[in-house]
Amino acid sequence: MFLGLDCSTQSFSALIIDARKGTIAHEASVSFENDLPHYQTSSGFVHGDQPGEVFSDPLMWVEALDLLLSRLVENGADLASITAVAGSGQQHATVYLNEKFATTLAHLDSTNCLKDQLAPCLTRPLSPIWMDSSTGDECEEIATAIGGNDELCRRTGSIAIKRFSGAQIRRFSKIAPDAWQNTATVHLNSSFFASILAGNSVSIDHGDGAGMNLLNLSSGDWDADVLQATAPHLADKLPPVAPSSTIVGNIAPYFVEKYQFNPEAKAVLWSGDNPCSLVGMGAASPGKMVISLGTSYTLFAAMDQPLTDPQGFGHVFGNPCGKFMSLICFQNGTLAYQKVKEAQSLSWQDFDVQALTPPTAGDTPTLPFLEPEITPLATASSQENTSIRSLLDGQFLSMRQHSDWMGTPADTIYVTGGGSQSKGICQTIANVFNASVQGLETNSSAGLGAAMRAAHATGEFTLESLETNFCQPTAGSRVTPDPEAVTTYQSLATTFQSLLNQHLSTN
Ligand code: XUL
Repeated sequence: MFLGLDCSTQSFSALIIDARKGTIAHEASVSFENDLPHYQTSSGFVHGDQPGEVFSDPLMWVEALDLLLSRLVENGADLASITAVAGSGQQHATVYLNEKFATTLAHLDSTNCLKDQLAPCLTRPLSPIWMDSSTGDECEEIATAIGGNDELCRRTGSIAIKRFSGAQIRRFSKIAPDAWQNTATVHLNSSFFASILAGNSVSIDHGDGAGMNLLNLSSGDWDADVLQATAPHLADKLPPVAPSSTIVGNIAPYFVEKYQFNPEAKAVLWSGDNPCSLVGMGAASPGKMVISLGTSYTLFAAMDQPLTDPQGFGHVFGNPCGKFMSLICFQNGTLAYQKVKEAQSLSWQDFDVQALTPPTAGDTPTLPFLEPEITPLATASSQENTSIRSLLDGQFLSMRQHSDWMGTPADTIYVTGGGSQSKGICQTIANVFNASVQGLETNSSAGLGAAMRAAHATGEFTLESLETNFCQPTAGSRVTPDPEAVTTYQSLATTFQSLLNQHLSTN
């Protein structure tokens, strides 16, 4: 049995897999807003006083871990049967700790709770999370100091990004220099929890480390120049970096005494939620791509080389199974087509009839920017008189165009999220990308990926056997490209490109 933990924005969840049988033995979850109302969050976060500030309380996460493990025990999970534990954390969130952290972890008292013991270790009471956008100045300062965004992207896989840890750390060092001086260690959400589980301050893994704007992708280590450009003495405050599959030791006695884990259970490094989802979706090897069709759209895929997006919209993280992965976020997702569907009073059936009607070469794709977009950076564009066909064409032509830099065309695309229920959307994706499209029904790909990583790290299970057991596409969901439509999209791509250029030139 292997345990995957997942500390996300809204909840802390656990998933226990029986890797040999290919089954999920137990699942449990703690909702930050509902189960821990005394933190007064909305969906797990709070807004700060300054524009763009968004925080979570690391002690809330810690309290949730104790509650989650007691729920698992109450539900009858036998934690003594767990061979290894790994985890997934929301990316980019930073935790600021003083010099007491390591000794506190080494002496955790199982008769007391984690929260009370770890509270004295924090030098910053709240953690800025991925939704924070308060660091515009810091992004500019870091990029300028390193010779521009192109250079920062070449080194770290991303231009300076407001939510990424580097800019967040710089801001803290500026607004609270004394607390920054008292900070002995900066952890990510993921490495903070890997440390707690191991009872020792452990490394940051390559997967999540690459989401900090601090890791040099070529060397696989912190980039000394970027650290210097980011904050004073940062090199002394960052843990080392290590492969995501590293077993850092046995689980801490706290968890053995309190929740009856086996003292020999291994603690594996945690990674970010997107890197873990790559594994949980069965897409950890190149040639497969995942498109998540939620409120916003996300695309990610494994990559052999650390190719970077020359336009600076996409990101490169570490693939927890080795090498690299891309991640591209498109702000405008399902809301854009839902609006057209509502305006035309279409049922889902009508919607699919339109979405399944092939495009013609004279069509004009819509610029899919209901709201301002981040990939590409664009102002909103009028959606008046848009048809379902032309909107979907615009959405996925834009997605193809802005993911071309990854270099490896996918032969299989896994789709997940609300939009993946529509055959018409799946067919459009298949035709635009000239790849087969399969649905994967999973609400917990990050936690599953973490549990699979734990099993893989022990060396007892191959990635292939884990994928066969846990990542099967939804039956009957496979859609293949229609060759005629594939050709039509080649000419529509040119039309789309000139429309986009025109729009961007007026931004
Ligand atoms: C990725 C990102 C989000 C968070 C969500 O760059 O910011 O996907 O990881 O937890």
